Amino acid sequence: MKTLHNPEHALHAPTHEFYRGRLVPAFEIPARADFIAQALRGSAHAAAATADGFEPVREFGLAPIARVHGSAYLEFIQGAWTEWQAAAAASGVEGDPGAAFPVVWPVPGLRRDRPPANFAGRLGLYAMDSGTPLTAGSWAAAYRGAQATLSGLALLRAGERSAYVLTRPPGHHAGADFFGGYCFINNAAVAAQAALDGGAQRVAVLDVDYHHGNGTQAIFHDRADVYFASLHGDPMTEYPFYLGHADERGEGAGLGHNLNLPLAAGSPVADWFAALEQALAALGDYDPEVLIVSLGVDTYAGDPISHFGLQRPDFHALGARLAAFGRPTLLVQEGGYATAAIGHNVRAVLDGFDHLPLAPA
Ligand code: Q9C
Ligand code: ZN
Repeated sequence: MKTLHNPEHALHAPTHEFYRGRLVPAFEIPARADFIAQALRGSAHAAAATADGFEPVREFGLAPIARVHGSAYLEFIQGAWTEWQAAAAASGVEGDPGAAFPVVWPVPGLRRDRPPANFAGRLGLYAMDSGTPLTAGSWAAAYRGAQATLSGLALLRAGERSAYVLTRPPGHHAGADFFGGYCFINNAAVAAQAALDGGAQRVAVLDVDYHHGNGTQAIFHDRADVYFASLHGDPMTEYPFYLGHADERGEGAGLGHNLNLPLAAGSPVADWFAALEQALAALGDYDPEVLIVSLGVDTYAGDPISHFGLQRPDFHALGARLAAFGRPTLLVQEGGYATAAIGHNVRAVLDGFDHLPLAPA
């Protein structure tokens, strides 16, 4: 499979995040991508013609990102680190401050229509949670990740049957106007919109990350040109909590073009594959020209923040099943936090897709 790599992912390098009342070592870290790159190096998926073993990342600019995200949000994210530094300096903090975390949110009953001049006020307006450190290089890393994703889509348009985009920060929790869940730019949504803008009539997004892809669902909820299907931990107990229920079927023109298959934390792997069949059956009926897969591997049994039980052979089976769906397929990296295993798990998906045997770990 053709593979691409976000060359600037490590510019987003959070050290800590809030978790259960404490600052703990960040889960979404550069080493995740480094382990995946290491597992792909020397595999059948490495590009022969480039020094780093990945297909070239091209430049598509801001316009395709702005097709999905609001201009006020994009302006905020691009300038946020500079503003945060200035705000910290103004209050007497010396040197570089730590990552920016929101502390206040406009819940219903408070106004969203008057973005405050105060940085903390605007940080809460454009943030979904306090678990997503915004750092000096967050925008640069997310921007280049979107370019890598668009470069992967361009390979499909040129006739490739599949491409995998190794990128971080991930994307599927980011909505049109907010970041969260470690995500800033919704890569899968940017790719889906770009596919439509390139002439496709129907695009399917299949989200197999452990967490519901609330951002992607929300972006396309009232539209029929993107069908979003997701299998994930039941939001009754799992992040992102406030979206991802089975009764969310789309609205308006989008009614019937959204499918959520929540599974209880701890569900058997067989139930997960049954849900995958259900999702692919619905997407098959929709008959998309392109399949975009939000490929989180935090469904792995050893994941530190998730509760499904997939093992490496299951990822191989997932890849084979995605290939059997038979559409041009763009796989975009989302979550997966068992850092030492993540490379082997991703490689298993790609090997399965390409009818290669499961490699030894
Ligand atoms: N600190 C993705 O997998 N926080 N995002 C959970 C652990 C939110 C996961 C608590 C998890 C977001 C792309
Ligand atoms: Zn996840």
